[in-house]
Amino acid sequence: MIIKEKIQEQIPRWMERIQRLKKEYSNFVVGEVTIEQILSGIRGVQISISDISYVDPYEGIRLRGYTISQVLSLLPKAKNSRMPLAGGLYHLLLTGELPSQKEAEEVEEIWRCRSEVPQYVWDVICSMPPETHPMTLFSQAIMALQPQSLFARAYLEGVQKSQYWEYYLEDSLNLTAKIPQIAAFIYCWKYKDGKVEPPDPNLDWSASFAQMIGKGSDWEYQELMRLYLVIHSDHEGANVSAHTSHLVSSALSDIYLSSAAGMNGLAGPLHGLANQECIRWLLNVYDHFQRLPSDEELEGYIRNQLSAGYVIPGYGHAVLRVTDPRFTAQMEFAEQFLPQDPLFQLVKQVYRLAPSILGENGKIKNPRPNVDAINGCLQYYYGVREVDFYTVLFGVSRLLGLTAHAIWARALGKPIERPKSLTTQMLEERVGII
Ligand code: FCX
Repeated sequence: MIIKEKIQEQIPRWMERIQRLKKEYSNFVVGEVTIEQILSGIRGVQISISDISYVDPYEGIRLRGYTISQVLSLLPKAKNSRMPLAGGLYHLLLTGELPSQKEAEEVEEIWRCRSEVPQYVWDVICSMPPETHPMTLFSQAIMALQPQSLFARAYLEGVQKSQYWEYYLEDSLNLTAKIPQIAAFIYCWKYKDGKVEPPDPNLDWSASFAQMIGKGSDWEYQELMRLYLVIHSDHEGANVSAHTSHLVSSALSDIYLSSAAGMNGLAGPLHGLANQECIRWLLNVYDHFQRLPSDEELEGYIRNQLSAGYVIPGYGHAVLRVTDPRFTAQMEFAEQFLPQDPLFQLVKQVYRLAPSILGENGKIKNPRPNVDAINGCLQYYYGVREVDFYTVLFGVSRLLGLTAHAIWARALGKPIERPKSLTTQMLEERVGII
């Protein structure tokens, strides 16, 4: 397996860099932590290292050093497609190297061979009340696969620490191979007649999700899913889903346990669920005017929302200080394939007006859109209109990043994480209040 060989040969060099930092600079002060930061969710506190991706506030995400537009243009493409193979992206995240077409297709083939989902996973989903949130079902399906963990078994048998990463890699490939089918099953069980199309072996990982929910003949939607599942794959290591998954796997919880934990974080309204809030907001705006509003009407609507204390969803970001390049990539797709769609036209109108209105409020650090401001509009256009499901799509993609972080954390022997908590009184004593 090419990716395994590449990771294997890279580990010594990365280990050498980490060991040197530890040996020669262990007392170097990286930064301070203020009370304001502790009380605002350790916002911006530099607490961990990961080389899978990095979010530059003024440039946006770089996946292994490549921007979104570089990733979309440089990665090997799917057959009859202008979009990258997710297998190529996974190769990049895991090895840091741009794959050849053959190397990208090797990952796709590994996924095809490991995609079969055991019947008991479907039984777990079908045993749940029909009103169960799709993200709950998604997390449960991942946990239902946990008995298959090769790492959990190897650990019990006393595997060497230097080999942990190999079992994390195998578990990661086994899990991610099954994820499109699990997502498609949840969609069809929740919203359709429960019938999932069998996976088409001629399709790639991303397009197969589209085909399994009945869109095998919708080339445009398959293209959208190839774009979507690449650009949502990672957003550095400190957002809620990545940070949760990293912390849990630092206890040597296997990939299934740590990935389910990350998905549970993604299910939070202030994190992954935000993309549902965005599309609901756009639909409410359209429903309020029963048409596209004029600029004056939309400006008034936004100002009324803000003065009523509501957030304009999809705008702002904890780290970004520019328009999210993942928003831009989807804008370009929509300009090409759905330029006349009224909801997309509303997305563009909000993008034209909201930043300056939000910018008037000094406390908003980034008045520009993040990826959530548009991703739902595209799904909606292609008929995936069950907005509660959108975060599952986010999770399908984000599992590529979460598992890559976990594999490399084991490969570099990262220890269990154990920061320190203080009491309020201790802080009051330190600042001199008491
Ligand atoms: N509308 C109204 N008010 C806003 C705002 C908006 N769009 N953005 C920020 N503000 C407000 C905040 O509510 C806060 O007000 P407060 O001081 O009264 O609490 C103030 O401005 C400062 O907030 P700021 O530091 O600028 O931004 P935050 O990160 O605190 O809040 C939110 C921005 C939470 C709205 C934004 O980060 C968000 O929607 N996050 C959802 C998850 C997300 O980031 N999705 C993108 C995907 C993610 F990038 C990934 O891939 O992992």
